[in-house]
Amino acid sequence: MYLFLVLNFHTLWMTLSTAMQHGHYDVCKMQTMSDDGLIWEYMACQPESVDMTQYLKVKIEPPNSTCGDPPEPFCAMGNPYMCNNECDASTRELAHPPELMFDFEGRNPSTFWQSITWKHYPSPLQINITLSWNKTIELTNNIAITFESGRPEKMILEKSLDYGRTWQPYQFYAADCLDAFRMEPKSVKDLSHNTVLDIICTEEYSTGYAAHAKTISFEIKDRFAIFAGPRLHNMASLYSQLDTTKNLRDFFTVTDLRIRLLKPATGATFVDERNLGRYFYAISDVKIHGRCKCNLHANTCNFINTRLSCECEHNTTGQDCERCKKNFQGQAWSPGSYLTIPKGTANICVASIPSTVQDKKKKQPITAVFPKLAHSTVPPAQVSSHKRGRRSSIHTVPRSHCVLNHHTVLTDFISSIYNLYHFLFLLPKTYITLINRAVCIIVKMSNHLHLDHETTRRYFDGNGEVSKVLKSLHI
Ligand SMILES: [Ca+2]
Repeated sequence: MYLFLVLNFHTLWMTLSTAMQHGHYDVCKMQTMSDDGLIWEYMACQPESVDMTQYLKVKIEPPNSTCGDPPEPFCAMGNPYMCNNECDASTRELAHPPELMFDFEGRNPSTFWQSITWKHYPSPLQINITLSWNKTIELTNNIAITFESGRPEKMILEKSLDYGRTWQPYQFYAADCLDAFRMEPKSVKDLSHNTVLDIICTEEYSTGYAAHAKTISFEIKDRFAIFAGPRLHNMASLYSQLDTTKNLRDFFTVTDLRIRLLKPATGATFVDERNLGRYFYAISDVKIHGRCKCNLHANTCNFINTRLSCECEHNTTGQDCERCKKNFQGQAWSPGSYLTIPKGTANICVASIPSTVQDKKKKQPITAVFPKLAHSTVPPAQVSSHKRGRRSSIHTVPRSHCVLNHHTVLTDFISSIYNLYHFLFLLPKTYITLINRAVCIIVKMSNHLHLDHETTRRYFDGNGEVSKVLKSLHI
């Protein structure tokens, strides 16, 4: 018995630690204990940040810009007089297709996409690499492009928010910004609250063959840090800005990215026309971390039939949870709030009021006629309040949550432990919410371990109350 209690406390503590680390965005709604008993509490939620390169489509333009068709020789990067390398698309060992930019990197030698060489010099060697998700995504970490050859002397990173119809520059990269783009060179470190959305040209990433200088970066985290501090310790400040500034939200949101390679590395002030086989682009790795944009109405994003889509909660629907479900248009759709309750709100969609009901509403108090629809009249700011949560408990319980009755059994169990140690009164409300989540996990664990009912009864039944509940469940 004591061992069981110790194990449960350990599980509880581990769960609490995990929940506190992840914050509240990994659950959309949860059951919590209040003076009125178990109720639903709604929260803004978002999918986990993941490696987004596994979900993209890549397009190289012009289409014949990948080397190897027909096979062609190229020179070694560091030594222009070693030109016995060959790119051959028909031979696996010698081919350099685009997918090698996104495979697992870490092996030696690395795998990479490679372009044709600059054999048509002085015509420019310009190649676009377009990365498409067919879904709005929010970038959460720096974009890092690792070049196997020298980094290009001129490059633009562009973004699209409308599936590639229109494009805007994200950042310019050049060995000489004034010469290449007529822009003053800047660094992300020069940006401030007022200029965070400025598009800059940087010279930080455009020269050098050294092993440690292969990467071109687009600094998402440094931009976050302008609001959240150098170690991103004040994320509340960033979230507050994101809540109120649509332009800032949009800045980190894309449907497509385009890498415009405008001039390969030459390593000198002039191009050696006798050795054009030494000029080309080669990229070994592209890192892009982000999450599906679900407007803070989903914590899961599915990839089905090569298409990303949010698994919408809060009675919302659409690929981005961008509208209310058919019968839940009692008030205008809004995205959830990044701010936590009570400053923010999940902005759940509430049930529509049929026109006949609206007519009756004018004549009679709503609660007297249609008590279940009364919540449609509650102002949006109260959506996540406990009372609102209780009224919304008519919604379907999602698969990921505990079955209510089992939850009750275990909550009783946990509560009796609280009382035993006079522990409950020392805990702030936030921790009680987290503990409720821990209870869910214990339920799942006990299900997983297939604890038989006799064992469950023996362990959980402190004062006879649990037996009554189990009996009522026909267990
Ligand atoms: Ca690779």
